[in-house]
Amino acid sequence: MLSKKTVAVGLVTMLLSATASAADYTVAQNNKTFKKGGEKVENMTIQAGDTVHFKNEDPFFHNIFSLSDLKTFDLGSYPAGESKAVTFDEPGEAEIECAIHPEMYMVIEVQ
Ligand SMILES: [Cu+2]
Repeated sequence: MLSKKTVAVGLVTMLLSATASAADYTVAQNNKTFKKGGEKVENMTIQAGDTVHFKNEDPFFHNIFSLSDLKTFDLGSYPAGESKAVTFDEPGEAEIECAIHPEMYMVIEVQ
């Protein structure tokens, strides 16, 4: 049977390795569309602790925000070439929108 200490050490090890493996993703705003790796993205799955960089690749402003229960944020409006990062710490779903272009919409599922 495992001792409490062994379980505690195991949990800490798991937490540390989860932190160490946190990934970074870039979602571009390009032609009023969310794109990942040059392709339109409507749904993407990440792991808790991962960070998404929202990069404006259009010659005009975007204002990325989310009103989801998982995470509420407003990155403000920012110009071409600028990138803003959001770290998703908890599992769940976040709907991502642009305040300037209502047709822009995507969902990030955090596992
Ligand atoms: Cu926009």
